[in-house]
Amino acid sequence: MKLLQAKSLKGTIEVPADKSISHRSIMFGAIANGTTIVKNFLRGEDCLSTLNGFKQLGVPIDDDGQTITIQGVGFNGLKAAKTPIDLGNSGTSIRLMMGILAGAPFITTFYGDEYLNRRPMNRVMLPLNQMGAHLTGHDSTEYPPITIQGTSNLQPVHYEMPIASAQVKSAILFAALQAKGTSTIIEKEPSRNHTEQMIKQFGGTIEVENKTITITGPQTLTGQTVIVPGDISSAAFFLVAGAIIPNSQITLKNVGINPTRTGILDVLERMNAQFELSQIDEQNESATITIQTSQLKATTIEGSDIPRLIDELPIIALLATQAYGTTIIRNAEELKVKETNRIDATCEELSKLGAKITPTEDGMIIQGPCQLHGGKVDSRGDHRIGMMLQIAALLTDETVELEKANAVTVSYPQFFEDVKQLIQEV
Ligand code: SPQ
Repeated sequence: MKLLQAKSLKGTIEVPADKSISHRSIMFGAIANGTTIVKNFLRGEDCLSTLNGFKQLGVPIDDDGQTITIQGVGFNGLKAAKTPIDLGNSGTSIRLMMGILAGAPFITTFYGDEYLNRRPMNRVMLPLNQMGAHLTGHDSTEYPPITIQGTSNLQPVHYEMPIASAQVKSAILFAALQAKGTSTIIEKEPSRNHTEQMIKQFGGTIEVENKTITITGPQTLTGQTVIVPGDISSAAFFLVAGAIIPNSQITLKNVGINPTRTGILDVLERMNAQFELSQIDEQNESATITIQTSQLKATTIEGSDIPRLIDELPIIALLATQAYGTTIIRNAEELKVKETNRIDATCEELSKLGAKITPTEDGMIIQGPCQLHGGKVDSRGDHRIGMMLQIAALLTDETVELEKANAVTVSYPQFFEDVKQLIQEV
């Protein structure tokens, strides 16, 4: 696909719904008792994988095009699926559903596409097996297809997490809700806390003190209405575009601003980007953000920054190509086990367009500012790499061709239309 070009971007975008919260709204709706209504659900491929997965597990779910209605069956009401469940490209679906199914006394098999089937699962299988479930990977590896023999006799766990991961934390929390007794999870660094928030929203009890989470099971949850805010990880592409494309001003409405997700706003501030928040809704953790073309300076991104912006690092790398000085990203080795190795993908694909970017063991080093040029690039089947490359292409007059452009449907099906809508004819 030939990518779009622009001399200036102006206008307003309503960013798509948050992917992490959309997944969890279906999961909580399914395991709660009673009806859950989800408004502004993200109909991207990943969240539809979760939705279809729970239908296969016997949960009645209806989508009238406006709202999703889930008739919750409770943890005990899930039924064995008749066939293995295909979770497509979605790491969140497979890892969180492993935690839920660990407590279901039947066999479930999950598999995915060629990318998901290469992602490591020991991080989730080890603590869940410690709790008494029996999870195994394909051919004695840690890779999908994953077979789960769940048990109605899950034991609580004390688990010190070796990596910062919301998916691992959430899988253990879903299992701990079903175990008899008190579990404690100690996070390496705080990661997104949507699961903890939704346990409370659905009537459960959980205590969080700094990096220590305490939860006592078994618990019964009750169906709720969930209004999903916009996804800051999707907004990130336009936050960066607004800052780096000349003569631009973009307003992003209904952006989720949960503090465990706003690392990119801190980085934009440190890099001197000109943006402001308005219409802040504390209850729904959302705001309108307006950003304009900015003179940027380099920064260092590391440590506790990383989990708060892990999915934004490819687009932040592009931002850094337009900033004065050397930007260093470190402690981000987790990028290697996403939909692709995002350190290699970001560095190799941006280098094809002339960026001065070098991979390191746990991140990248970027020299800016740099004039990008045309070329042939590849999303490598990774939605975030594909969207980052489209924003990069806006910076050059030369043609940029993108392979596997449809990867964006995973999290942002109308991405290219939204970019087109902002382009000014000059
Ligand atoms: O679901 P998936 O494929 O893992 O999605 C990604 C993404 O870029 O959309 C990562 F590839 O986001 C993860 C994120 O990196 C979503 C997520 C969540 O909803 O809990 C948590 C993060 O992963 P992790 O491994 O750090 O827990």
